[in-house]
Amino acid sequence: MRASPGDTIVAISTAVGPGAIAIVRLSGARSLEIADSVFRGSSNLSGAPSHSVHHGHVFDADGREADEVLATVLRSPSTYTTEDMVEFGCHGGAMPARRVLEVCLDAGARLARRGEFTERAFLSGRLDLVQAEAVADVVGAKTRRGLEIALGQLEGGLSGRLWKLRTSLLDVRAEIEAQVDVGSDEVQPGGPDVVLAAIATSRGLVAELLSRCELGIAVRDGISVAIVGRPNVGKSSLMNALLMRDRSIVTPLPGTTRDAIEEFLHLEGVPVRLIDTAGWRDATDEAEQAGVERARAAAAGAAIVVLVVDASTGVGSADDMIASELEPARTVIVGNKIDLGAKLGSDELAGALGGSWSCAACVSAKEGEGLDELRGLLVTAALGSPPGDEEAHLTNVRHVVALKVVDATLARAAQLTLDGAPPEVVAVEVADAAAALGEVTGETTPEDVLERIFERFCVGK
Ligand SMILES: Nc1nc2c(ncn2[C@@H]2O[C@H](COP(=O)(O)OP(=O)(O)O)[C@@H](O)[C@H]2O)c(=O)[nH]1
Ligand SMILES: [Mg+2]
Repeated sequence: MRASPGDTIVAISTAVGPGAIAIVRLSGARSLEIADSVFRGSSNLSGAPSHSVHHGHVFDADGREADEVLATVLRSPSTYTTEDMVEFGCHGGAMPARRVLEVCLDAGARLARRGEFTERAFLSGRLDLVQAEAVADVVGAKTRRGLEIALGQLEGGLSGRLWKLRTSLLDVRAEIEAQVDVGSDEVQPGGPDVVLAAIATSRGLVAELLSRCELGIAVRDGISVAIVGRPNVGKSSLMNALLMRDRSIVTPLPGTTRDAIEEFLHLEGVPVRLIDTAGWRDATDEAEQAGVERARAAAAGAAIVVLVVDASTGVGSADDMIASELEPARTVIVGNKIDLGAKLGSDELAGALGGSWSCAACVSAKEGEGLDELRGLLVTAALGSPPGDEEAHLTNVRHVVALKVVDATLARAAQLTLDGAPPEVVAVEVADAAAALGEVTGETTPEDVLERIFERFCVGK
């Protein structure tokens, strides 16, 4: 086991660098004893009630002052880790917290590993693994919506649904066991139909969870959007217009953008990596040719591709050629330069390009017209579903993978039941499903996976 619960651990829990305050955090059975051995204030911390704050000074073993602090006493079990904790609020900056940390280490505390405070909260059962992972997502949230989803998970929204699924799997098992127990001279209650119905209920819960994963993952990790099209249609202008600043060089000369240029922005709470690319054409030199190859690679790797065409002139064979390389399901067609008079509306544009394009917008990158509509289209294209209740989204690929295993094993269990397999055989599949679910919540997560999860945290969390 990675954790050594006997130890009292210590770490600086605030970011390093200039700031008003920094916090040094102790957790473990000896927290109060260690804190008292370094702290001098008007009263003894060991005698203080939980959730009380005390002014004083921290001294090292030689009696030299490390810092003036506010000590917060937090008693087990109502603490982050469920253990006794003391937090020293130090002056900010690089040195004060470091000195207090050193003094605590000298007094017998051990330096905490990454994520060890949260790991202790998990090992004590205060948080399940989904909630513990949500802590890292709260800290790492890049947008307001990402934060809301992570907070929902931390507060148990997703865990609640996973527990419901767990209960439902227990029901399946109970139905199967009923089949096993039934002696030959008794009437089988319901028979395989009852088992099939119970499996279907569980699979329904899994499907509901999986249906929300794309949105959740997009909100957490962001999506990449590549802007492609033939030269001079206004790709760089569109990039700048969406960013609302001049990031990409715009000129009337075709072939200006050579390298792919990336920039980060938020679209309705979703972090987006926007990539402006070189215009696709038979390039005039080696550097431009390399740029075109990069543009192709960017389009292949992006979640969403924006194909820009010139709506004032209409589409031609050069546009058709590019369109033929793109997947309609993840492409948004943009007719640009409508300020010059649009030859075609958005539907006509999509029609003119052939293929089954479902998403098209007409804009003027120059005048800013139609950009709001385009932003909306991009979000819908990326998320697939409109943002709804935030608390139960899957945001973690690990969870998605495990739930797909749950679904696959349940599908096998259903097939075996239909095929008339003995209940014992079906039970094995259902046990596998339960084990896969247990890996999500942390009940059966292998040690090395746990280690990797907590290593992603910062020290002091
Ligand atoms: N009138 C008009 N001109 C535009 C618009 N967007 C881009 N342009 C012009 O088209 C030319 C090419 O633009 P640029 O963004 O460099 O195109 P890119 O080669 O596709 O990146 C420049 O002269 C832009 O000023 C637009 O919406 N309206
Ligand atoms: Mg350009």
